[in-house]
Amino acid sequence: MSKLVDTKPSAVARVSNAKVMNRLELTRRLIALLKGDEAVIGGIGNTNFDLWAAGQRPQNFYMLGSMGLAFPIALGVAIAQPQRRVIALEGDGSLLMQLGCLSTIASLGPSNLLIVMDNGIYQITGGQPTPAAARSDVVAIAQDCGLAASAWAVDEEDFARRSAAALAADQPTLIAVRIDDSPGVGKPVRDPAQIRERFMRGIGVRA
Ligand SMILES: Cc1ncc(C[n+]2csc(CCOP(=O)(O)OP(=O)(O)O)c2C)c(N)n1
Repeated sequence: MSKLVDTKPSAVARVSNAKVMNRLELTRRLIALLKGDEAVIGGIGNTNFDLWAAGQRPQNFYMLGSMGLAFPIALGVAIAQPQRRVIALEGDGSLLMQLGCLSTIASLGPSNLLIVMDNGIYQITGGQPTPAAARSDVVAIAQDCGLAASAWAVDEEDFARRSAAALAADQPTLIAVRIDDSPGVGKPVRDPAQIRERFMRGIGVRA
């Protein structure tokens, strides 16, 4: 274990009552809550792969290549279509690369649901520990950015309950979950133009 992991009070200790869950199962539970027209933005890599595996809805957007853009893209969709619920799924490493988006989302206040899949590692590039493994609590960060209703989900039922409440709320909410290191299982098509066009048709801005 690296020095970084050893030397400071553990962020994981602050959420030690949270069960370690599985990304695909949680993603399936989330999709099962949807009415149909919600936009769902998957972050790079595993969140994307499991979103694909949970059902290829035309209202899903699969981010390729860039860490940390799921939440900013979700914000853009929410601003453009305020009547639509927008959900974004992001890894902890990716969120920590793009933290400024939390303050912006809190300031603008769209009714997004932001979900952080926190495995404490940059899994897809080899499992190096992220700052969230030892020091940085993404829920505490979100709350201090102004996303006051943010919380850790402690188990699958808590996740489903909190997600349903957040989808009915008129403010942005971040829910974080501790997850295991199972790799994402889906294989999204790696064609950015196709992903973009399908999504734009899915949210009604292309015929
Ligand atoms: C700006 C940028 N830096 C580095 C990479 C390489 N990279 C792709 S995914 C990834 C790790 C993502 O970690 P996390 O968001 O925690 O998701 P996980 O892989 O754990 O599911 C890295 C380092 C990248 N694609 N973009």
